[in-house]
Amino acid sequence: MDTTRTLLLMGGGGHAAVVADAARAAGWTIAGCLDDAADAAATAAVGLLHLGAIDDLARVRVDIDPAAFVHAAHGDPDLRRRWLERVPPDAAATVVHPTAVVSPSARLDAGVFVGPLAIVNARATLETGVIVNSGAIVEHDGHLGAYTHVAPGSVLAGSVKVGPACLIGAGAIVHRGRTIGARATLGAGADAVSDIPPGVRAVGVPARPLVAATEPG
Ligand code: JB2
Repeated sequence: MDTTRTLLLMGGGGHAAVVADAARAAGWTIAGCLDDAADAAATAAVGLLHLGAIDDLARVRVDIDPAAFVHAAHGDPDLRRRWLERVPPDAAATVVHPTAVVSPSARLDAGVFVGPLAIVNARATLETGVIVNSGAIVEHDGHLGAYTHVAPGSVLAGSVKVGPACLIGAGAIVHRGRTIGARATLGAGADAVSDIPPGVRAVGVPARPLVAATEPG
């Protein structure tokens, strides 16, 4: 195993701290992070050296190690996409915690994160920038569209299809073969027995679309 790989994180908050732990456990050397809002003290609080702003990516990468890998570590899918688009394709790191179980027949694209104790089972496909967070399960033949986040402890049964930029909330369940449309949100603990259309926020058991209160006319 190559234990000399250097990793630079984009983002210096809670998710970056989780990715850093997983990456260290997997043998990466963490150089530090880039973060626009956080200062050195803020990122030091999560154990990360603040190396500059997001715009400093190219310069910092050359300074620390021109061969350094980069991981966009933020919970927001749009920010994660914008950040990852700045990373040279061959430098985008996929980080898998060593306690995760990932099937040899699963496909993980660039910039994916798989957290501690997560399971990604046979023939699952995870597109770029996906997060399968702590203890989540993606069963066989599941498909996760780019930048989707499967939050801790959620379970996607076999052959579930999830569109891009979705959030499957903590502890949610999606039944076998169901489809979650692009940019949909499934609330924490929700039980998706039916398909969830694109853009819809669904909550509860069984999961139903959340209808926003109408403004009084
Ligand atoms: O343009 C920006 C930006 N630039 C840098 N917008 C936002 N919202 N944040 C930006 N940042 C930096 O990302 C902030 O300065 C901060 O240091 C970091 C976000 O940290 P935070 O802990 O708030 O969120 P996170 O994305 O690391 O973690 C979220 O997503 C995870 C998946 C949380 O909801 C976690 O609970 C969750 N596990």
